[in-house]
Amino acid sequence: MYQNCFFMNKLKFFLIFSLLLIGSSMLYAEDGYLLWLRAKADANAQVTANKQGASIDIAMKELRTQWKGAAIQLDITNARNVAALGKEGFTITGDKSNGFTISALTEAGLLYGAYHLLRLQETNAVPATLNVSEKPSYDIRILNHWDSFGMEDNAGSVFRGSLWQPEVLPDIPDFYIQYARANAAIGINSTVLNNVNASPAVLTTRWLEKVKAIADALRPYNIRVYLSVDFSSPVRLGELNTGDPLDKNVQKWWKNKVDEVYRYVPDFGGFLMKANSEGTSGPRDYGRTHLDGANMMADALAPHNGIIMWRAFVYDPNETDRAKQAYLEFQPNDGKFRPNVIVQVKNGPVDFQPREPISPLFGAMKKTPVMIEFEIVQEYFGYANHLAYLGTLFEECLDTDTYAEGPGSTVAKTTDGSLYKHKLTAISGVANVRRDVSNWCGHHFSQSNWYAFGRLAWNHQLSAETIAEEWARQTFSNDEAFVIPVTNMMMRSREAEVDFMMPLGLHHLFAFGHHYGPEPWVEVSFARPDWLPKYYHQANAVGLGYDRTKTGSDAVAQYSPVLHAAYSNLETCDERFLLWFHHVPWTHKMRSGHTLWDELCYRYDNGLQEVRDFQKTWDRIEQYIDPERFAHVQSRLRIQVSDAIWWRDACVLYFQTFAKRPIPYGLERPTTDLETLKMIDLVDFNYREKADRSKERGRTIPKVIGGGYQE
Ligand code: BDP
Repeated sequence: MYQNCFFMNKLKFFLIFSLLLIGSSMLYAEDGYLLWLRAKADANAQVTANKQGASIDIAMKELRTQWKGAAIQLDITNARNVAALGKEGFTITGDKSNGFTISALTEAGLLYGAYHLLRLQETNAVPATLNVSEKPSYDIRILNHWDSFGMEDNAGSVFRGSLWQPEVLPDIPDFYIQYARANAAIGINSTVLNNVNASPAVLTTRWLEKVKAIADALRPYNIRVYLSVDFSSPVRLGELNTGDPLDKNVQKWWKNKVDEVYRYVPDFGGFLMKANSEGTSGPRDYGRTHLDGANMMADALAPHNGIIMWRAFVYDPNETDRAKQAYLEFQPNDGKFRPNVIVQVKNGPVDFQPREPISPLFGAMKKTPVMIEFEIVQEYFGYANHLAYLGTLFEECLDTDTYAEGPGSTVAKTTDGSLYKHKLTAISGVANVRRDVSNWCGHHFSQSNWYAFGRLAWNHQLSAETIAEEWARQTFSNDEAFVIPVTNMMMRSREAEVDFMMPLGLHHLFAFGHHYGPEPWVEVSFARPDWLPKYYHQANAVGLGYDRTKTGSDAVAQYSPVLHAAYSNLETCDERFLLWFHHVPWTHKMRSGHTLWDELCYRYDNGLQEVRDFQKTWDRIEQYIDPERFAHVQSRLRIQVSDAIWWRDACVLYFQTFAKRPIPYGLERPTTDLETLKMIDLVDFNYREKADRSKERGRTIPKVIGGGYQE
């Protein structure tokens, strides 16, 4: 009887266990939830450590369950060669048959070393012997979640996607851990929980308790939390009647608030500030400058070693050229900011367009730390409907030479502390991570942008191609027949988007009210001119493009002399930025030998043909991956092709009304009349009733837009 009972219990246990296993594998069955962490946890590796700790435990568990090789030793040490790699660096030494030793000064370093080793394994790249030394390019590698977290005054609204599910806190759902692992595996060590258009409510007790719960969950993965704050919080929370940064009471309010935040989260990172931009409050509301505001916040944070990331994304309705404004407001104050202020600058001077030249602030702020802000979420890249690998965009910006201190003064070097010896270094990316889609990002390939941001933040010398390949191997398959064509497709994908949306330096041709489709013709009576495409493309009978030379807005003068000279001259200007800097006659002879008009038509056509080619590439690799993800991507590529046709038809037909020339005869013809295209009304795209209205007008809006956006 006892025996039987024992047997029954065992059987029951076995059955429940198997059901759980089947259940969990069904739940996560290649739906993208596992991201780049798909290693089977069925190993039983021998792993030892010379110290104990929360992060070491994680490193040990990851290795024990996934590492398929010989023994691993984890060593905390302050040996000189290891200590020189700083508080997050590590070394890995040893060989395949005797095992490897990961050494680091801190637990975090060991964690990163463990993920490094697992990445080598999962990309089939473990060599016979290893002698690796790694340390990150930037100290703060941070995701900016444009999440509605903390929006009490706007309950239930989703700004740009929602990740945290704050209603379940302080319980920590499993996806938090997966999020933390995914970030730690690529070296991301910081996260801003809420959107830059912040609500003051985030600084109230109710929300600070949630911030604490998140911080506690992420801490063992070496991830620190930060918050976006509303500059007028003391006023909007009803506690003071001014937010003037020079007012003693305001300074005290912030100091006390900061002290309170640190009581919840002792290793809190600091604040992110979007001030006086797109309607947010800021020091200018009180007759003060960004400098006054930033330094006041910095003083409140300094006693706790907190920092303030002050965004340079500001623009004034009265200025002539929006592209000049960040520089005009920030550059004159170089050197006057407190040491714990870092100015956060979007990669380009306008706003995350498919292609922009670099912001002129890189290399122009020599005495103030500057950090890049990339947009990982595909706000201007077809949302989560399009396959657009942005590793190439990030790389293009990082590698651009500012010539600020002579040749070799790349954007990377102006921001990583090497050129200007700043102690504070950081890089940020607006995240595309959300929980209302099982694969986190909407499009499976959008995951690669999160991955690429993290890898480049860790090592800005890595090439976008290496990263794409690494990602494809871990996320899908190590089969060369898959990896080679897919990497190739990824590498071409951003350029394809540029071509079918805004080639040759065109920018902001997006519709009014959303950033999905084209509306280069749009007129909106109440809109500021710089909200509308005509402001940017300046099409007329003579030509196309924004004159930013000295005959125009002279934005070129904000660049260092070498770039200034190169961009100013129509003959030497990089053609990728031609229409950004020049108003160019339709008849202008391009380097290809085509006229500008013909070249424009070729570019639009090329973008479309590229995407069609991606469809073929994808169909050919079907046998190498699971049916679920295959079908998902295949379906998105269909939307992308139809969007590319939409963009090409809209832009080519519209610009043709000015150029008055035929589309080169060898090219495919448009498929829809301009007048019909103009009837597509996606204004307030996020509101279903309007979306339905546009359906009546003959175009079905692609259903899944995702990627940080509400459908
Ligand atoms: C723009 C977005 C807007 C953001 C803004 C920003 O469309 O929603 O608030 O950037 O960066 O591109 O603050």
